[in-house]
Amino acid sequence: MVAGWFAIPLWQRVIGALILGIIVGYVWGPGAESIKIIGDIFIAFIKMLVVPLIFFSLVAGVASIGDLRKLGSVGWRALLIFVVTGQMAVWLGLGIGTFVQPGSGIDGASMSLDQGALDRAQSRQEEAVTVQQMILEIVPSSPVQVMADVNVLPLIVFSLLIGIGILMAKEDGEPVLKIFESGSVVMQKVTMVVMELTPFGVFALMAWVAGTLGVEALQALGILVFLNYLGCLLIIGLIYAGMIKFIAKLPVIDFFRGIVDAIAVSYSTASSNATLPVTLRCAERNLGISNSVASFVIALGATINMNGTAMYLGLATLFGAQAFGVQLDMADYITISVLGTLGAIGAAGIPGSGLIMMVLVFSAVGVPLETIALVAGIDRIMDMMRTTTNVSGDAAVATTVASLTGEIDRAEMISADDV
Ligand code: DAS
Repeated sequence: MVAGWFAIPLWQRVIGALILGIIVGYVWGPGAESIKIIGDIFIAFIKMLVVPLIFFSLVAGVASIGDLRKLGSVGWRALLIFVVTGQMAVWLGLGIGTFVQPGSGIDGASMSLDQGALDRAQSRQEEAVTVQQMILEIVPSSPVQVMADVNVLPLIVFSLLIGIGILMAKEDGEPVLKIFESGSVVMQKVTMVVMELTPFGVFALMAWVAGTLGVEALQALGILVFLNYLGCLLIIGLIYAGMIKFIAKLPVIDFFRGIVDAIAVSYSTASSNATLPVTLRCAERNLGISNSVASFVIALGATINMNGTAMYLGLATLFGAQAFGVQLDMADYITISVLGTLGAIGAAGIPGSGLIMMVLVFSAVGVPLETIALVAGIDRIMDMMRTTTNVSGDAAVATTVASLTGEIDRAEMISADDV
C-alpha cells in the first residue's frame, strides 16, 4: 500500500487531496475544524524551513555572483535582466491584487485564528515606526537572536553580508562557500521530505476552509488561482515575448516552439531544478544558444530567476492583507517589491518553495501568517504555473543575452523543426 501511495506522482496526490478535502469539509461543516491540526502541523514544518533555507540559499546565491564577473558581458547582462524582470513581475502581482481585490471575499476576522496574530497585525498599523527605528530593525545586531525570532529582514542583511564576505575572501572563502552550497542542497532535500506531507496538509486545510468559511472563501481562492495564472501568462506573453522580439530580435513563435519540452516538464514537476536538464537541452539544441551561455545563464536562472514566484508573492501578500483587513501604504508596497524579488532569489527551484518565502514577505508588512494556511491547499496548482513561468524566463534571458553577445546560431533556432 505504501509503495502504491508513492507510485502516484505527488501532484496527483495533492490534487486528489484537495478535491476530497473540499467534499469532506462541505459535508462535515464547521466540525471539520477538528482536523485543522493536521494542516497546522504541515504549516509548522514549512515555517521550520524558512530560516535555514533563506540563509543557505541566499549566501550561496550571492557568492555565486563571483562567477558572473568571470563571464563579464554575459554575467552583468543576465543579472540586470533578472533583476529588472523580477521587479516588473512583483509590481504586476501588486497591480492585479490591488485592482481585483481577491482577498476581500474572505472575512479573516471570522476565522478561528490565533487572536494574537490579528492583534499583532493591528498594532503594527497603529504604531508609527520612525525611519531610524526601521533602519535599526534591519541591522542584525545578534544574528543568532535574529534566526531564533525568524526575523527575516535582518536575516537577509546578514546572509547578503556573509555572501559578500565570501566573495571578498576569494580562495580563503572557498571552504565556507562549499558549506553553504552543500547546505543549500541539503535543505532542498529536507524541503522535499516535508513536501511529502502536502497531501495530508492540503486535505485538512481544504476541509477546514470549506467547512468553516464556506463557498465564498472557496470562490475567493478560485479567483486567486485564476489571477496567478493570468499574471504568469502576462509575464510570458508580454515580458518574455517582448524581450525576444524587441531586444533579442528573434521570432517569438520559434522561441516558444523550441522550449515546449521544458514547459511540459516544468508544469508537471513544479520544479525548476528538476527541469534544468530539459531547459538546457532545449536552449542548446532547439534555440541554438552556445553551451557556455546556456549552461551558465540557465543554471543560475534556475536558482535566482523566478518571476512567476515574484509575481505571486506580491499577489498573495495583498490577498492576505485584504482577507485580514491589513491596510498597506506605498512604503509597504515598496517593501513587498524588494522582498518579493529577494524571496524569489532565495526560493529554491523545488516544489513549494514559493509558499515558504511567503513568511518572509508577510512578516515584513504585518500580514498574518495564517494566510499561508488559507492558500496552502491550492498552492500546488499555482506552483505548476509559476514554475513554467520561471523556467520560460530562464530560457528567455539566455536567448536574449546570447543574442546580444553573438552567442546564438540564429539559423539553428529558426529551423528547429524537430522539437
Ligand atoms: N516551484 C518553484 C520552482 O521550482 C518555485 C515556487 O514555488 O514558486 O520554480
